[in-house]
Amino acid sequence: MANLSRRQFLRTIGLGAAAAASGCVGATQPSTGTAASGPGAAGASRKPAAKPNVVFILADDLGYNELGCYGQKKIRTPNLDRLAAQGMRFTDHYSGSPVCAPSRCTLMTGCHTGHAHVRGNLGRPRVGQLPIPDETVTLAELLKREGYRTGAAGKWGLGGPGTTGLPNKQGFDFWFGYLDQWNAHSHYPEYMWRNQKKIVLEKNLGGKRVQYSHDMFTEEALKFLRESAGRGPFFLYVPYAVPHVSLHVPEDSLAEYKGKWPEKPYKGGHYSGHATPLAAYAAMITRMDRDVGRIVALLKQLGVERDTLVVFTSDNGPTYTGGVDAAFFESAKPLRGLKGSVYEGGIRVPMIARWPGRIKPGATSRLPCAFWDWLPTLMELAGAADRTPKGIDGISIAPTLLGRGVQKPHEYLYWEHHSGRGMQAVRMGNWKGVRLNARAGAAAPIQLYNLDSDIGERKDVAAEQVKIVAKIAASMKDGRVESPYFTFGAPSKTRDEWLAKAKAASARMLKPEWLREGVER
Ligand SMILES: [Ca+2]
Repeated sequence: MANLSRRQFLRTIGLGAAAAASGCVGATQPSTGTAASGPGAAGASRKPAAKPNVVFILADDLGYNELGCYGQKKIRTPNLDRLAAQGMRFTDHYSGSPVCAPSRCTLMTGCHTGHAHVRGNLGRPRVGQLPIPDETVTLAELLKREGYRTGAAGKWGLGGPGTTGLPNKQGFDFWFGYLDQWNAHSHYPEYMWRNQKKIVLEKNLGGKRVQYSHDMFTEEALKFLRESAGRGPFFLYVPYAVPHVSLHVPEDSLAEYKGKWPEKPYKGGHYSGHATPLAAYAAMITRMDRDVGRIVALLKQLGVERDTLVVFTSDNGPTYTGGVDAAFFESAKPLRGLKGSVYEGGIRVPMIARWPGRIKPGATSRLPCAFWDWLPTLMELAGAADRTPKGIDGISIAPTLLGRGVQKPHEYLYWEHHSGRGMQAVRMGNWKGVRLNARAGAAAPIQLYNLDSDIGERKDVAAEQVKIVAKIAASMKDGRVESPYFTFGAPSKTRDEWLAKAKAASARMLKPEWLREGVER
């Protein structure tokens, strides 16, 4: 091909993984080795391995305590509770970030937010969020190289139309959904994307609520499974956009909760209002649970249940906005903080992994692990541990899942968040360090909590544990490299330039005629 990209070229000559080892900004580059050791050359001599199918379902803004199997009392989640009973439930699993886009970036790249390209929800309506670059090697690309069919339906957030970040350019054979996170603020959007084609949802135009995006994602996911089962290994990524606001849910799900609780209508603002916000929120979660049940049932029906790892988790903690009452549902109990916070409530999330015959049913793991562990984990399960890019932050949790081998622990887990005055957090063993004014640099104080005795992060013991605080301070310094876009120091010129272009493009795209541009009829 004449238009062979640099990355495709490098792959062809077997240097793809080496050249691109980084998703992680500034991560160590591994030695390039010889062409014969590269992924291109390895295929011919590789022994066929049993590669599990992977269905990775991601909820959006679902809190730590919002599933029955994690303690929720008001919202019904029978299918996810059953999934946990049939698999392993993790008590100490963390999302990549307290907000959407960077969390997804860590999942796709195996790099935490101290090394990730995307460290915030930087973006503009319809333009989408800051795209991951061509050089980034994603989980989907890696699994595709291992012979997986790759598909995704849901909310992306890692690059808008025409950019290097598109799912189809980052390893997904098939994509359906929202590219831009703003578009996902309505579950009855005017348009979505099927691969790189804009799909106008005619029945939703003019503010009508007919085509519920969540239902469409489920249908696309089920279709992908029907088309893929029995045709070699597949990776299906389902980043649902619920229960993220707006509070939108079809009447058949709302009915279950209507009249159940005293309601105070939510008037709406940026997000849509709702007459019965409590019922709506619960119904969104229960509908999602129903659809996880449909996906799992189809795996059985297709005869691939025992060949398929199903993972369910959430991209960050529960929200504080849009009419959601996290206090009423005790959405993050017993944790402190909500979405947007690096306290546990913003980042510790439910995670269930189920693989009949391989993962022990009804098991619970307290292993501290995080989104960036999935890339090396799934590579190891695919029999491709030796082809996992070097220099990433993730550690495979396959030994924990399979109850086999030695689980390497993290020295620490790291998060940074660029809202307000900047935040950093480190979990080191059972210690949790939180710095709330990261822009002030090393002088900014670090709060320290003992999660063992104080999971709610109430008692700051920094003054009593000076050595631990010093170690955490060192991790906050050494565990990151400065990003061109997300800085704790001087404002980033690169970011400002990108944003200026994005704003101009967004203004063009928000004109009514854009909706019809490039739509095939
Ligand atoms: Ca989210």
